[in-house]
Amino acid sequence: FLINLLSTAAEQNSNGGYCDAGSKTCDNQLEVTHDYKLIFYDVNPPEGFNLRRDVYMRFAIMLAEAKKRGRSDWRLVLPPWYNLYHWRSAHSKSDPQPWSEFFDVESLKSFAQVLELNEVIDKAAKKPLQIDTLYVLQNFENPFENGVFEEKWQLTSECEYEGNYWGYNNIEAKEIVCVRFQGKISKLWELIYQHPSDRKVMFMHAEIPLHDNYGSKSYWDCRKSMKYSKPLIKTAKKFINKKLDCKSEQCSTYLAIHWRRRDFAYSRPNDVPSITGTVKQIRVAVDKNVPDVKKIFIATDADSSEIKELKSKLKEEGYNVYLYNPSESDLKEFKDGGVAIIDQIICSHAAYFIGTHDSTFSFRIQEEREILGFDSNTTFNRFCPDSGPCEKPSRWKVII
Ligand code: GFB
Repeated sequence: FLINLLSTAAEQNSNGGYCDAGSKTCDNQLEVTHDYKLIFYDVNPPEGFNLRRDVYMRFAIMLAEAKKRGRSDWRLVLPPWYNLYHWRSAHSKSDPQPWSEFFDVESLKSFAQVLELNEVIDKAAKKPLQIDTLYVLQNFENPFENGVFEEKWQLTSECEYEGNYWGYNNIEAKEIVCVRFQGKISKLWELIYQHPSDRKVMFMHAEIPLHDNYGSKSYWDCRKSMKYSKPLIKTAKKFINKKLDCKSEQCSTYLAIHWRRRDFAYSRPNDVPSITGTVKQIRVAVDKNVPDVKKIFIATDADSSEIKELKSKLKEEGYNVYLYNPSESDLKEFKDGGVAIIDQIICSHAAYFIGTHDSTFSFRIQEEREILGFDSNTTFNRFCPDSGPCEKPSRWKVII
């Protein structure tokens, strides 16, 4: 019963299907000598890029930890980036984008055994790839039944299931299993081993299982392996060098903000300041922490009228204001996802950073700054609402 995926692959290639190990486009193909099994996953459609990065880490760590315990027969298939809710430019509404457009995939592979979906199946393959069991995860109605949060799962007869495999029409599931789940991600092995002969399993709503150990050494090892792709780094560095006058890793020339607006501002009005409040908080932060700084870099998803107002108020305060506005060709090449990462890289190198409370976009910048060795006081700062309580950001310090 053990199907060697490569023999299946070679067979399918003759039908215009998978590429095989010997073909030119597949130099990096699956290792011939291994009988490996595949874990696919996907995340709730409205979730953004940086939350999805965190979900990836949970799975990558789950596999890396299993490998340490001698279970090295599983590979994680990276779900392509496809029509994300927050991506608005026409260029981004295109084909599914592989992880290599954003990350250095060789570096990801140095941490966990991962494969791009296009290394497993060609989008044009005629013969479908069959997932043995597709688990559709869902939350328990009451996570604190009897007053305690207990790790558990339970099969259930009903679930919502969209069946959209990133625009691939040639992926299908043999069996769909609906499961209520709460707890750490390693508990998914219990589900996987319910069907010991499965060779391809998939989890929908993979954002539901939690990290085994958030902030642990494995967490940081995984996070460090998530290096950005070289063209994105090069473009960000060029901007930092030319516009923000900095050639080093830790710049002293600018303060950066991540000013999250749009759905975030509507859904969490008690966490974000007004435009005037934003300017006041920047002024206080500069005066107290980096009094020589005159340049402010803004990373934001705000609409143009809000940006215009913020820029003009900051200029009135005597600051020079910078945003990374991609040229048409850069936008075509990097698309919304790449532009957002360039914004994050620029924020990561700033003398001082102020983020948005509870935004995973800001969290990823904070992590990058920890990896770069900045003093944590320059990193874990947030915008407060104009009035009302303002909880301090948690400090997740890098573990070497
Ligand atoms: O990354 P993300 O999960 O962060 O989603 P949050 C926000 C998306 O908005 C990013 C865009 O991936 C970008 O596409 N975006 C936000 C930005 N800020 C910037 C910016 O400064 N520059 C650029 N270029 N793009 C959560 C979402 O977002 O917010 C949830 O994951 C939900 O689905 C919640 O929408 C309200 O953690 O900030």
